[in-house]
Amino acid sequence: MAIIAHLDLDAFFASCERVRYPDLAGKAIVICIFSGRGEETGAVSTADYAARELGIGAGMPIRQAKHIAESADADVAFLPADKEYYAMVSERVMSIIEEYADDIEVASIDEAYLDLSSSGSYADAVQEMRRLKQEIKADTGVTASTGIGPNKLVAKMASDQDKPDGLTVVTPENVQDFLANLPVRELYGVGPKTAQRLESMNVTVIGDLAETAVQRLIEMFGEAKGVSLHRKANGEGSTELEQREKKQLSRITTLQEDTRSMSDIRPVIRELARDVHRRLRQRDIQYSTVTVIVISSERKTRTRSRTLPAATCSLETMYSTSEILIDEFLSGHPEERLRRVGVRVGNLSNGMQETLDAFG
Ligand code: TTP
Ligand code: MG
Repeated sequence: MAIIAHLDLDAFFASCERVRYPDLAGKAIVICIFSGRGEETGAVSTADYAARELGIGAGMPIRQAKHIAESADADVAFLPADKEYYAMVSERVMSIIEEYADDIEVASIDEAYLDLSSSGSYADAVQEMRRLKQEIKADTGVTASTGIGPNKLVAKMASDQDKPDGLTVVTPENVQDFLANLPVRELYGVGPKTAQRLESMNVTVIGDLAETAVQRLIEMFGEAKGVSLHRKANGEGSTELEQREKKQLSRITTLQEDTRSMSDIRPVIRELARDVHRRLRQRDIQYSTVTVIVISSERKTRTRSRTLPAATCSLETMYSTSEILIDEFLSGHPEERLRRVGVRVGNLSNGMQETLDAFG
């Protein structure tokens, strides 16, 4: 049974600026792509939720957005887009997401699909996504809206239902109900023109579309599009993710309190290692580098690594190497207490199966 999640960051560019400039608290934020020399020419890239309430949105001319803000006497910051900075935040978010799923597909700068099939149940997938959302927030300061469903189409539409910071679950038995009352224009891939034509056929919600004979849709829209509309309206979608090969696997967590006591840190490190190890086993992968990530009370992030003499899939080796590395770090930094710790393995290679085959 496939379980797919979709994650989309909320008002992404604006959220990045809010993290960088805490002084913007209390102001609405509009990100602008200036096209000319003037302060006024260009279009809105995104608006935060406060600015959206005023009626400002992506694609609107900057001049019009400023006019709206002035008329409403609202405190709105208009900032130029800084795509390099947003790309950096995006990379950080995607690397956290990678830690949670066997496969991910980065669909755009602020959205990704996750294959959570191996979590085994919707209940477990929900727990995973809750933890992921929290970790993204704690680590980068931005919030994400997420959806879980049996395929990419349903997951994506689910993640749109409760923004910002939402989590919407659509189990296979609820797909039909979930789609039935949504307007046809909310069906992913249906543009305003198609929506208008459907509405003129009295097909206003997706439930109507699902009940429309496929032959009729083919007559209206041609073979390919007619069939595709029919499938989508019935909640059918792909579960294939365009994968990126993983170069490393890691898990990081916050300690209950800042500490430098190995007896506090050891059980946490072991739990992280067990989780990393479980994911290695699932994919039959071996590792030959172990890295510990330590973030001190002052929020400084540092890593220490050790490369092993040979690739292994041993959990014991992961435990002992991580503990030695943490120990070394603490000895070298007698003043520091740790706030967060992580375990990462790298230099991944195909595992036991291949080795056994070679002997067979
Ligand atoms: P979106 O995810 O579409 O929008 P968003 O993240 O700002 O808001 P939401 O909470 O509804 O997801 O796009 C991601 C980023 O891409 C967005 O922050 C800015 C950029 N973008 C543009 O520059 N122009 C556009 O027309 C759109 C739609 C997005
Ligand atoms: Mg977004």
